[in-house]
Amino acid sequence: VAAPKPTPRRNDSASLAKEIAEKLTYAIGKDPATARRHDWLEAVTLAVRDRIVDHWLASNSRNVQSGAKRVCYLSMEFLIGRLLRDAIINLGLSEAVRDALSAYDVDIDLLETLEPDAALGNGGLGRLAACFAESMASVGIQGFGYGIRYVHGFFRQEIVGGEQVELPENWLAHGNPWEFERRERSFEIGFGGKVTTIEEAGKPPRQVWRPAERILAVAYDTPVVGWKGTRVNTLRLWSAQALDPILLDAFNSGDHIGALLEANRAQSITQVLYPADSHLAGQELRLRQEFFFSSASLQDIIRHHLKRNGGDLSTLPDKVSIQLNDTHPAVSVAEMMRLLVDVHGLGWDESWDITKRVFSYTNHTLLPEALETWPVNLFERLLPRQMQIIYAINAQIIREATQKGLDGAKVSAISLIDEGSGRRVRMGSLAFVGSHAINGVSALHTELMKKTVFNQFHELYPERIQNKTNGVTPRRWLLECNPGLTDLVTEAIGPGFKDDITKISGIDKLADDAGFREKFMAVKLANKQRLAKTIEERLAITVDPTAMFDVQVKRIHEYKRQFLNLVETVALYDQIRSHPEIAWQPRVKIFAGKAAPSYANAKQIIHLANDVARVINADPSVQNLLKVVFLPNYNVSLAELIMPAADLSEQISTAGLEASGTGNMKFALNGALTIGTLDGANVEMLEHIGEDNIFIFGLTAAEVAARRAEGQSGREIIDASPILKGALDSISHGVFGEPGRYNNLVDNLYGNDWWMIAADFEAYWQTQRRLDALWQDSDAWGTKAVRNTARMAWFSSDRSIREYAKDIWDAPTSV
Ligand code: DL6
Repeated sequence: VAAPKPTPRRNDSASLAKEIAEKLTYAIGKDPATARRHDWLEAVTLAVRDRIVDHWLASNSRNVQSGAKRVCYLSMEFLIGRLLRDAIINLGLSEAVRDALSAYDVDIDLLETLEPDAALGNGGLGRLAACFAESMASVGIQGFGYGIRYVHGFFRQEIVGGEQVELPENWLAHGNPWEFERRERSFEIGFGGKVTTIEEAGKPPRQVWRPAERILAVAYDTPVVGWKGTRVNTLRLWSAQALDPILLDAFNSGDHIGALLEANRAQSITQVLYPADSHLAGQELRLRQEFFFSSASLQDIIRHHLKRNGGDLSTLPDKVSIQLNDTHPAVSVAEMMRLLVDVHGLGWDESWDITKRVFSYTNHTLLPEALETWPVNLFERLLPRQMQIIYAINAQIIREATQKGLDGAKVSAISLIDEGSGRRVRMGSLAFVGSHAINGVSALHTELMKKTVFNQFHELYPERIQNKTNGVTPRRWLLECNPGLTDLVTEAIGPGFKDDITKISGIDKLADDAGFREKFMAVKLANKQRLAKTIEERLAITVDPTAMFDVQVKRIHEYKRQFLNLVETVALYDQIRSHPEIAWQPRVKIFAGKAAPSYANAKQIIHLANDVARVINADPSVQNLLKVVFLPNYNVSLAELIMPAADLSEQISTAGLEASGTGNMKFALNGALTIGTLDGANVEMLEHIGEDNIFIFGLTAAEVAARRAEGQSGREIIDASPILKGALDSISHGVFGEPGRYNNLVDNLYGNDWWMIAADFEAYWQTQRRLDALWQDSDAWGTKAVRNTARMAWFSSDRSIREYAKDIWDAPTSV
């Protein structure tokens, strides 16, 4: 009998309706008449997933046939958010799913909100990885994401008494229908133990690492659906498991808890995502996580290569590129060397050449406290062989530097070991020397990298650093989150921009067309009404959707300067009350974001935002003019609601400190005007959007550096500015909570004003008032809003990814 073949799924609504009911019945065991909403969600997900699998298997067999280069993106974080809507839109199933469910009187929009938000990341870095994964599939790159399957993602934030409380996040509580466990893809990962030298007659001595502890990395694969489903790639997340799930001897002798200890210890590696921000958690567990996923990914990559390329590792760089997303996977450089030299028996020089050609590294921050280093003794204890290899690489690099004439101070700057503050391994330096290309994430950031953190390396290897400005996927950040705007643009210029976002520039010419502009602003208003409803439901705060929605949503950090925004809010509150004769424009200041749990000042800023909101929202004298909202638990789904509803986007970091930003891009793409500093990608947004359509203020990066070097304090500036001084006095004298509660934040301004809040206040205040004036002229505002959307195409992650493919990976697109 001929083996039956599965029938590919059909995309019409009748077929979908039938299959959804079948999933409900036979996969979930529920009767459509009594099924609950979560059952329907699962049934729809499984039916959509079947369609993805058809494309996935087809992509995988094309991969084998073409033998094209694979791009492996190693990232400790993939902030993927919800996947159902993404899949439905990318597969073009929106109408069919809606119609199919209407037969059962089930609303797909509602179901989509029940999906847990996969928060496997902290912020921009993790979300970038998710956008890049989607773009790789959309532009036709054989992409493979490698990361960690955290059982608990980024913590859930609640606000209690105005303060952040961190609660565990539990996205896997109801299972995860998107993932496929691949037990056959498991690798042993070692820790600790000893390195022994094996001497065999006639052969050079070999090093063999005998780890004291071994655990298992098990793969879980999630399909990543590209636009129109033409390519489906894989996100492979590793889960840690013990080799022996239970120690039976111990259990049988009555030690029931002890029998499970080893399993618990192994599993703990992938239990929790570190809520690390720029304040690095220095725990051993984090280094274990880094090595765990790096080693598993490299073993998998090598296994795959050997299988497909006749056992020849010399061709690895022709067939594979490995991108290190920040320093978290930097230990891969040493582990790759160990695998090539110790396990596969290649010579050192050949292995080093392969390693450098395979790896490339993206730097995401210049903040010194965020640049990872690990104590040498910890490294040595946990990864003794990798430490030996790092020493050997270091010796080689230092030899090279000395030969090229670098002097002592410069040589110690490039050493992989920081001898200054206790001996520590510099992970950024390891990633740099092991990579053929190192990139920053905006033009400014890249230039600063060359001048600061990697100055000496740049001198030594001037061809290695290049720029790749970040981008965001227009599927999630326009088509999915803003269907109203998508429909309007389609009506105006046709659907071509969905395939090629550069075509969205076609609406530029309509910016002065009153009819189009009005429709554009009507879409904005509808999005604002949607957000206002959520604010009412979650916080019982009524906001006027016709007021200017002035939004700052991102991780809370002093350099991102939510505090500057809050000081301006308080100043505005004071001025509105003191000068009722001025035509103040109604504003709703919206904040959201999480603070790293150990970052006291960031938590204070959240507390202040909530205190300010409580006082201002209760004051009848400003009711129609000013409202302040702090939306708890900022995540991808909340961002999808907020971005399309913003009029004004706050991108006000201290210049030189925000590597790029990607929220700035999402807002502008959705027609918000930006108030921002010349920082990160804002600089390039200014070039693309034009200076009439973006509101830039404040010190430049060079001016910030100069002021810092001079050690100027904020006191003089504050004393000379009654508006600023008044606001700071209100904050410290107890208008918003107990007197003294915010002394730490305020005193810093009088001191060295490290974040340039006092220094930039006046320029910020004046720029906000220019925006007030503009808001009164709704036509002029609308024109600028349209131009923002029209001119943001360059900031698509498709463009970023194509640049990586061409300049760094040498990988084909459209395979
Ligand atoms: O490159 C993605 C993203 C940038 O857009 C942000 O500007 C940058 O802060 C962020 N970097 C990190 C790394 N740690 N810190 N800080 O999240 O990367």
